[in-house]
Amino acid sequence: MHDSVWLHARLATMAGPVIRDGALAVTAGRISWVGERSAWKDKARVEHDARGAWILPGFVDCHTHLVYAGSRAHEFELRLKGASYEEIARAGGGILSTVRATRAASQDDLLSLAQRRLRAWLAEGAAVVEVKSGYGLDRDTELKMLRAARRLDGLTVKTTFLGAHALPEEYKGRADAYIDFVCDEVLPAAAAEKLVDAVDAFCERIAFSRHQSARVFDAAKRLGLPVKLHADQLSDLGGAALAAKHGALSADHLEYTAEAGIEALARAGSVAVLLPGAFYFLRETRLPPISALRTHRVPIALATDHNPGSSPLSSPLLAMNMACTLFRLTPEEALAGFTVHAARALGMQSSHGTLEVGKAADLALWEIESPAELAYALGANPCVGRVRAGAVQ
Ligand code: DI6
Ligand code: FE
Repeated sequence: MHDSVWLHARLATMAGPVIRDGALAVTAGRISWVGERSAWKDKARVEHDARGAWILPGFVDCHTHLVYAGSRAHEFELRLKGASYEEIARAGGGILSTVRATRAASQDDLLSLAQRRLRAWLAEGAAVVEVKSGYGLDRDTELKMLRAARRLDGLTVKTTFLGAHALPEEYKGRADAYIDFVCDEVLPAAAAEKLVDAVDAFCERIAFSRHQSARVFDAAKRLGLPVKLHADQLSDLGGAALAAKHGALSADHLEYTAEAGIEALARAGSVAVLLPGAFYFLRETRLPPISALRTHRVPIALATDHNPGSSPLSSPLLAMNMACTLFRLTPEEALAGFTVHAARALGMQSSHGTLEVGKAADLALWEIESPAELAYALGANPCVGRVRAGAVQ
């Protein structure tokens, strides 16, 4: 006897061909049966009629900076007058302006701001959101951000420590000393409080070098934590190869990654996370190496990269459309990017990302004719239901 079953559902399992008249059963919060309705012979205590709706795994947004205070709308205005993102960052705006606002906010303020932002993800059927620190850049504020992220309600949250996001003003000219501080004090404190699921760094000429990023990875390794990297977004610093060398879960951005870096990711089994929101918002022109990623069979995930500076984007659906329109991904690749491959980018491939027996019953129901509609439309939200651990939300 199963707890509940959805009948007359169209299923995009993301693990095989679609099922046009399917059944999906749930027991104790997990998927306990999935297949053709004609083959469903079991019983369930509760029967739902999906009335032809499509059921997909709940989306996994594997790269966000959802917890922060303040707004950067004025920088948007400056950029419209001709300033570049890098110029604003070098002049003490950019990430550092969000750091000032985030340091001044209480943990409760950060939580309520992020919880309110999160409504958009819940409305689009999200099941998992990754949230990074990195707007504190001091011990207490990094911990405050991670504690706020852990308290977010409504879906599964994975937290990533991004202490190496930018150099705080008080360490100006002393980047290596800041990296010491991150590795020796902040990360161990966050890990001791069990606030860290993975460790990230921003490897970029306006942020940290390969060598500094590698030191953060070594510190993560000492604590038994997996790593990921903001790599090759604005220039090719060899970030993808560095991530691969450290067996990273993912390398993210990758606009400037050369083919050797892609080969390294393939060999390491790392996921490539593409972030079309930042590409769009910064009006970048250098496309990520999609055909090399396909040739070398690197799994491609997508994410919103939600953050106040380079990607104020709160819609996985719009990110999928942008990935198709700007990067020429297929709608099928875009869907895989927010489900099966995104789960892998967080090391959650055994619990999320597909509709398979044993996985979490975190589902989204969609009133659409075909899954491609999710990547095709702009600004529509055909999500008609969300199920979390088997419970209708
Ligand atoms: N890459 C980005 O695009 C964001 N952080 C990062 O490492 C930018 C964050 C910001 O501008 O606030
Ligand atoms: Fe980011």
